[in-house]
Amino acid sequence: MSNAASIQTTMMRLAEVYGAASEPFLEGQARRLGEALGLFERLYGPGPVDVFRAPGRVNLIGEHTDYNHGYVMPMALDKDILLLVRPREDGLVRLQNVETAFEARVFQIGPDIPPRPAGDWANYAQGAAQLLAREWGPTLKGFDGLVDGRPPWGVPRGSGLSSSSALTVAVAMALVALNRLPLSGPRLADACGRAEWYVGTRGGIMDQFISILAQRDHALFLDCRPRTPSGEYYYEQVPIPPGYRVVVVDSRTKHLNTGPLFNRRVAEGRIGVRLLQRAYPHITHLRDVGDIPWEDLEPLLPEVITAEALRAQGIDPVAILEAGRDPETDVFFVRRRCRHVWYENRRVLESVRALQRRDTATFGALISAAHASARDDYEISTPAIEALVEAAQAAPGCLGARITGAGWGGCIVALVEAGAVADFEHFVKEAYRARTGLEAEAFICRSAPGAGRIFSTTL
Ligand code: NG1
Repeated sequence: MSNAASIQTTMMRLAEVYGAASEPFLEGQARRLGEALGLFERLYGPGPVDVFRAPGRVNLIGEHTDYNHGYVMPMALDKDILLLVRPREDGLVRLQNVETAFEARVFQIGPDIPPRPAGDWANYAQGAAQLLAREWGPTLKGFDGLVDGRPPWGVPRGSGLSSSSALTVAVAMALVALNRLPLSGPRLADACGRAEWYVGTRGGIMDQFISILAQRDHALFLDCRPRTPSGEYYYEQVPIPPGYRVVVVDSRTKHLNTGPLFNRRVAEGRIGVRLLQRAYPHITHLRDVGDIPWEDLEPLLPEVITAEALRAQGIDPVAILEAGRDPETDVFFVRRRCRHVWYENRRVLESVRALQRRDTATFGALISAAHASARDDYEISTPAIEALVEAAQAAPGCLGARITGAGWGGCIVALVEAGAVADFEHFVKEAYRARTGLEAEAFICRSAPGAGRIFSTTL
């Protein structure tokens, strides 16, 4: 094929993958792919290569509900991670990254891969490989791989947009494809959710589900309660009404040590369940009390309780926290955490109904209400995020805005009238700069389809 014809074919394929994206976007993606293929050849020599992509996500509503078996509604981004791979005959994974800050890594696939220090990028790949080895046999074949998550096409890191899950999903998909494992869709997403526990956070399944099951121009309503032990879930694609844009604004503040804070929140929900089980013995997760009026639940949940008081009631917070650190000085804010989850689940269900009838005003109000609850009850906001959310909620054309992702920094998400996006961006950035001295970065979330193999060629 001539060079011009092959560029044409690549552009057509990228248009298929990313949808009716603009010319400059597709040209940029083609350049990105060309550069990554060139680097792959320099690193690993000529031969076949498969390219997988996995998108990041923004969560529209339903924060910290997934691990409580509740409801979420994320949407995939057109920002993604590319993973270029060539199969190997042995069980080694050799990983390089186009960004030199991420050093090359090698590991042997197996059921007990020793984790690297916390924060090491290869842990996400190792988590995926270990889980597949445990559940599908230890003799999986590995690959030589190259990861490309560079800006502006990559998923921003540490911003609550799930770059880590995108990497986990891309590696899992590559291993599944190369080893021809019969694992796809929701079952693969469920496996990727568990794979990520390898890095030490007890997260839920939202990020991996949206990365795999996303559809263009749709958010995904997901019920995080498995319907069967083999990991089947209820989910539904929810269209984003035309005439509105989902805008993500990055505060450019990152909290790098959210693991303990995150796990603490998980524990507070579980303590709530243990206390509620006295009146409702059948429940296993906060989701199970969704039909009981909050007023009936509230008196059963203390506002604050110490580790000592819990132990006196036969509840061991260390066992609940799993990685419990210094429980002697721990206090747990049980009531307000459970209140957030209880109301947040309702807000997600109301949001789905609002979007189905294209009632964007109601959806916008629910988004802003979710923020207040995340700030006051779940306590995951920061002064910088408050500056950004307040600016966004006051900005022209904005129907609602909230923090998105785990919290303690990162991004906010806003629903904005399509015609007002430029004014919105300008207003928010100015107001944020005036209050914090920081530069925010905004982009429209053009939703992309879920992860998969997008390209195969021989170098
Ligand atoms: P992010 O924003 O990617 O850190 C985390 C969890 C989600 C969910 C949200 C809070 C992981 C991989 N992700 O997301 O499952 O619990 O926080 O809603 O743990």
